[in-house]
Amino acid sequence: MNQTLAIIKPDATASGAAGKIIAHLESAGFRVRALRMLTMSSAQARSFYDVHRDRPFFESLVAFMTSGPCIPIALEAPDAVGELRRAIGATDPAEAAAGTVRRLYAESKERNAIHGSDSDDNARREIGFFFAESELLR
Ligand code: IDP
Ligand code: MG
Repeated sequence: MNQTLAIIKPDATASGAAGKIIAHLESAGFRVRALRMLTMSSAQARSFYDVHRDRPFFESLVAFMTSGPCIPIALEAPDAVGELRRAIGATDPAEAAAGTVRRLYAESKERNAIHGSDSDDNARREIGFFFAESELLR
């Protein structure tokens, strides 16, 4: 078993897709280990996406991620990182495989419904960004 971080992004909470996305992930075999809902501050969004700070879309991404509530979720499954990336699909929903969360619920390459950690190291960092160790259910 290992863990990864999903974030249901503000486009999906605004459109009312959050419950359907959580159900999708549970049906795909993930167990929810921690979950909260918050509107990220600009400082939080900048820090979370620091790796992208020099990309042309960074300011727009920060504005989007702070535009409304998001739902970080710590998920557990065998090969959680790889399985979540497969379940969410390509960054651009137009390129995401049929049946993936982004193909089903995303609006655009930026407003793409969900985040998924891209490595075990980043999963640990990103889970720790939103949750204290004591908040992760065993
Ligand atoms: P990922 O979420 O599939 O791992 P990343 O390349 O890590 O994709 O980018 C982080 C987030 O930045 C994406 O999920 C998306 O919201 C946004 N993003 C990435 N590339 C673009 C782009 O070319 N235009 C606008 N937004 C983008
Ligand atoms: Mg990424």
